[in-house]
Amino acid sequence: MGVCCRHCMQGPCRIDPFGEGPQRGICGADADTMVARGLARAVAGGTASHSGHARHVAHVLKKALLGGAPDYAVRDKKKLEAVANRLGIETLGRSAQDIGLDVAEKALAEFGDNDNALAWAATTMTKGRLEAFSKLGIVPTSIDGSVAEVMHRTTYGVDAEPVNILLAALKCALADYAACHMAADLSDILFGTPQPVVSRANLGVIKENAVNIALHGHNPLLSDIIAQVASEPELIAAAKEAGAAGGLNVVGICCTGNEVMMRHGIPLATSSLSQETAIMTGALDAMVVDYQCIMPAVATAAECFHTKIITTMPVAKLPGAEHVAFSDDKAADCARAILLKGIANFKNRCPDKLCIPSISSAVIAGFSAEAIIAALSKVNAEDPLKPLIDSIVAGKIRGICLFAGCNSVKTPQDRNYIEMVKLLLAENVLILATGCAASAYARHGFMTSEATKQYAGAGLAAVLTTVGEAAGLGGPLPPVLHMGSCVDNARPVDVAVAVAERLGVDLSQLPVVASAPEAVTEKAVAIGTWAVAAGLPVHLGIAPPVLGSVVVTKTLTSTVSELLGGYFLTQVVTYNIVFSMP
Ligand code: BF8
Ligand code: SF4
Repeated sequence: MGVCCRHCMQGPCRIDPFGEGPQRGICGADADTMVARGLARAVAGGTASHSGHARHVAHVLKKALLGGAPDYAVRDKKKLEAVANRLGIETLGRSAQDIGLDVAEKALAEFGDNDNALAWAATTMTKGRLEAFSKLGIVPTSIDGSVAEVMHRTTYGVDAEPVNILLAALKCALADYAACHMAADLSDILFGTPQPVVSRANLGVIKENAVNIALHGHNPLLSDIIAQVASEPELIAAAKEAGAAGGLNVVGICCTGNEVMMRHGIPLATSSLSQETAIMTGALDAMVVDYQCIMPAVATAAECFHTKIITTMPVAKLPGAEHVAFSDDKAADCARAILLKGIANFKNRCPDKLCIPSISSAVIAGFSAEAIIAALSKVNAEDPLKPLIDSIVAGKIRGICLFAGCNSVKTPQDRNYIEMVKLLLAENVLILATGCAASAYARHGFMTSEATKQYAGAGLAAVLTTVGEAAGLGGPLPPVLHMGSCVDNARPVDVAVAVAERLGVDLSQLPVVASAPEAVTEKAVAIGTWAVAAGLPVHLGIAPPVLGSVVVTKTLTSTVSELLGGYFLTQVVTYNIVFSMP
């Protein structure tokens, strides 16, 4: 495996340049040091991205409450109060504005220098986890500080001790977890906590007779406002006037697509790896992007079609795209202006290039932790978690697997997801999914009541039927629960922590695992690393760039991993390795 160190300009130094086994780099760094540095930097990259997203939402929440962003407001006061109570912020007799401002200030303070543990980590994990983090010295106290610390320690000539570097990576990953949790919480406060919603997924949701606008990226700050204004009669009339009898059709791509599906039922066209295929239908009149996981290739693909690619954020522009600066103080006006550009582009469609595959699946999405607990409480109002726990103890549900992460060109798209889920469901394992994993299961029809009948083992199917019928779905819950975008990976942790606390055990003692069978991005590395820190066995279907390092891949069965309990299981085409992290 050609892992390189590129941490200075003397490199790249190859770990195994001649296929004769690992060698040292020019500066004397060995394979373990190089691999640990690379992994830590990937975690820092992922943390910077998730936390950039979270910080953006925190700023807009604060601005909205101070009157500077009038199109945003506290939509979910119950969630605001729940978050505030968890953070130790007084709620009794206080207005949403006052509570919200305290929450926003607390959120923004997480990025700076602090002496205490990050509140979004310390208040959302089990006691056992916090003790393990403390013993290892990996309690994060600053989100930005954790990223900067990794960048410092992995710079030329600083930290060369691989375990020490991996501990910094774990600390940074926990800062990533805090940021993800913050982004999910604050988005719920601004846009509402997701509840079960019926929609559809796959390219067939693009309509030939409508103006089709795809929302692509991650942050709901723009996409949620577009979803809100798209139903305005003036805009629908403008689309019809432009010749689209079917009016205006907004669809989602990637995680911002998951966000608007969860909250508004907006259909999901596709996920990251196949983002260009939405353009290749010839019927996409605009693709509106915010940031993250947007391939520059969309602008290249759009050159062959009429699709207008519209970038909106100052941090994410694309060569060949039109930039419409998104301004949170005039969010709804910006959203309307963007939609009008898509409407105006409808006339440029080339009928010869229209090719919309007539494929789409029904989806039940919107399973926030709150929605899952609400469904369970229909079976047992006093002790909602009891039906789930009883089912696990009785062996009807043998465990829970969270599928997260991306689609990679290193495997046929969705194959790993689909093959694995069929086996696990037959073995009565309940599946939770986020990000592109959720998109895969949505597009392949695993998020319906029918999928429970088709794929779930008898024990799992019986539980899902009892809960689904009690919750008024008129049938079983889907066997794969859509829990949202990648920052929403904090939601399954909330459910697992609630179960662990109800049982008086730690997360590492629960039959809960995570898998990223087609992981791609640094964000996925950060999430996988904090899942390990949370005590979960984590499976990766694509080997990360760690091979060649004995310390990272094999021998770290030290007190560190014993304390954490979690580990990575990496599946490579020809062999399997299990390694602790650290
Ligand atoms: O944040 S799963 S390809 S779209 S990184 Fe990106 Fe990976 Fe998809 Fe959402 Ni997550
Ligand atoms: Fe090579 Fe060392 Fe530079 Fe890495 S830091 S590229 S191993 S000389």
